[in-house]
Amino acid sequence: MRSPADALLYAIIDLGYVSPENAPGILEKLIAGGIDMVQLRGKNSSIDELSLLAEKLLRLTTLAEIPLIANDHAQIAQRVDVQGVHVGQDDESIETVRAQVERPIIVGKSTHSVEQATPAEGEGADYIGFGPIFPTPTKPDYPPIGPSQIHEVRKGVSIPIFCIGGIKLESLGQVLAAGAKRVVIVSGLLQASDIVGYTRACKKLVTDLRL
Ligand code: TZP
Ligand code: MG
Repeated sequence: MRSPADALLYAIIDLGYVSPENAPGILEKLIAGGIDMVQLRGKNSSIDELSLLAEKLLRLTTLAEIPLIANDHAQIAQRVDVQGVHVGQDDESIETVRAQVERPIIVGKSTHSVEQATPAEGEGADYIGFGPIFPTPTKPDYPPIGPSQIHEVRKGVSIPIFCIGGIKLESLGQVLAAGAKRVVIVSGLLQASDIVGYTRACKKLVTDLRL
């Protein structure tokens, strides 16, 4: 099973873009394209719905030996053997999440500034999301940080940093040139007309161009 430290391209099955019925088929394409990690995010779905879908997705990620991370809810990790939970600034603390799940899990945290990134490592996060780098309809209410902060965050944080937010194949080179080593791409991958090809192209860039 891959760990966040071994991951360069992290995808999110976001139910704002993908229906639960189509999610397994899309995940198969993302896996064929070479994603290293995947999260299930459904802001308007119940824990029951998310747990049911997580079970289906877990069959595919287990075969591919990549971690499946549940967004927001430790309860999903109590019910399904996902490898991790991802929390935001307004969610439960990392400690609370770990206390609710009996097995060791990966816990990631969203950070939106350099000031939030350093404490997340101190709180025990296994990785952080850092963004939005660019404006994005996937997380519309957050002001973009801009690529110039990537070098700053790398100075203060030693756990894996996944840059996120508005990153597309066309802007990926710019994000990597600004110092990103790992990225999360959501709508870019999910809305591609050729998901496998687009994912492969992103994976190749992030593998070849990172500094
Ligand atoms: N957190 C910061 S930006 C973002 C999240 C979940 C959304 C990223 O989505 P996209 O579609 O790749 O811009
Ligand atoms: Mg959250």
